Amino acid sequence: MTGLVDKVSVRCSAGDGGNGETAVRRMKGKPFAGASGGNGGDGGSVIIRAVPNLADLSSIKPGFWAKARSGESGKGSMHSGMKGEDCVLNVPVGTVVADSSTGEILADLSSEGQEVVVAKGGRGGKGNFALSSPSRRAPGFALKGTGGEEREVTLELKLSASCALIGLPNAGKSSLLAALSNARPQIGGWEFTTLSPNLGAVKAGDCSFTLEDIPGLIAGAASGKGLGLEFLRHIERIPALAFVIDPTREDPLSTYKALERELESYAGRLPEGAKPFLQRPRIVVLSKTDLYKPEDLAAFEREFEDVKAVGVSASTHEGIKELKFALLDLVERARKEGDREEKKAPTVNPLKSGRLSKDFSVMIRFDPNDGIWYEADGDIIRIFIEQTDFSNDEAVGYLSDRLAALGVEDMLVKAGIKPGDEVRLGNPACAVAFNWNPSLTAGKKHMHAAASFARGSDDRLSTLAHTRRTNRQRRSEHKQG
Ligand SMILES: Nc1nc2c(ncn2[C@@H]2O[C@H](COP(=O)(O)OP(=O)(O)OP(=O)(O)O)[C@@H](O)[C@H]2O)c(=O)[nH]1
Ligand SMILES: [Mg+2]
Repeated sequence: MTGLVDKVSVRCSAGDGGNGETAVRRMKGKPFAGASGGNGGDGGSVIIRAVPNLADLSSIKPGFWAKARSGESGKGSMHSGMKGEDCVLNVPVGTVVADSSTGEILADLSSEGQEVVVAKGGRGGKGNFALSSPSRRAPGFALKGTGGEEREVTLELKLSASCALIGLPNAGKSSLLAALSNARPQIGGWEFTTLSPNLGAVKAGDCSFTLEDIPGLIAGAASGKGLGLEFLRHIERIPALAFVIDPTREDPLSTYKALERELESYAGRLPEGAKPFLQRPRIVVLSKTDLYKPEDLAAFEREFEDVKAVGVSASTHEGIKELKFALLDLVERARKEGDREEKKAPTVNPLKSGRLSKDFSVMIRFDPNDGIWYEADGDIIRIFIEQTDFSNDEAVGYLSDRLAALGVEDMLVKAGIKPGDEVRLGNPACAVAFNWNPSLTAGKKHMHAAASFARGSDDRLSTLAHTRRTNRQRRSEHKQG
């Protein structure tokens, strides 16, 4: 059995964008010197990041709700609101992130440092300073922040241990796994107690790594004896190796050599690019030290010249702590060597990199109860709607301008819309509905044709503007004077 937490679902809520501010700058003698409302800050995102030194997903409790912070609203004097803080969930390398409702794989975090944005923070709304332009000097409105994304993700750890315990049957591998990790494998005084590999998470100080107990290998394993080939295949992806030898049953050095030979004969079957077994960081673990004298242990240890050998007892736990750190050291060495050989994988960030598409669709819909209506929808239309304060006429007018600039107005006309026809904008489940009237909507062409009002100019400002002389006027006055 495995003591690892290898699957967990997380509800993710990104932060909302802060609202833009509507403010007017006041200067001495000029009470309405222009717009000065700052932008709202963007909401924080929920990010899943692969980090080293985590063995499993146990740091994320079942039912965990990851929430990023919302952006602050904009303020006066052109001050922008602060961006909301991201919520970062650290997971072990090898975690696959999927959308829980669709099953779609969002990322396979296969190398250290890779991260994926699973719920993107909302956009901060522009303040009226950012919305002002020569033709709209002091907008009496600002854009609202948009909501952060919500999503439930399933995190699944592809099990692949960092270190393998290999040895002859009955050497004490499963007993060691139980003493070193949270796994509780079956232990027995007969050979081949373990028939399929067991995985456990080992904690050594602040670090942890995964350890796999491989069923006993016997001479001839690499040529298919017993289930040898299947067991050796398990070791293919494991970068660090611990040879467990029971000196009460077998001669340590010759057993080690025999195990090496077995691994070597498997070399031809290793997948292309895989590091040969005998080039991987390794250690010899002399088991069951409670059954023989310390001097014997010292003598056995001295026999090993090229490889470090340590003694340990799973019964008395003597040497267990030291072994944990020795194995961690092995795993870290293997990781460093692996990093040097592997090119750094690029960060997978499917949501972050996706710019907002300007695509939208216009469709004619019919329902026997509802009659006919025109439906315009697309991500960008939904964002425009969310950013609009519908209680502010000027803001609604700005929405119309944006839709017209996007080409929605033209598409509606092409689709055959007539004044008075119903239009539904955005998500059909909560669409904004209105009756189309070209003289009221803000298609710029229509507005110009109707020579209607200039939207976005503050009455107070326009009065001020009219009392100010233009440069030309000033020059001609100067000449005359
Ligand atoms: N006295 C003593 N006995 C041990 C120690 N470690 C393991 N044993 C005994 O050795 C026997 C084999 O232990 P396992 O841990 O099942 O050995 P294994 O290498 O997993 O064996 P297979 O799964 O058959 O390959 C059991 O009877 C254990 O109780 C130890 O440190 N001291
Ligand atoms: Mg076993």
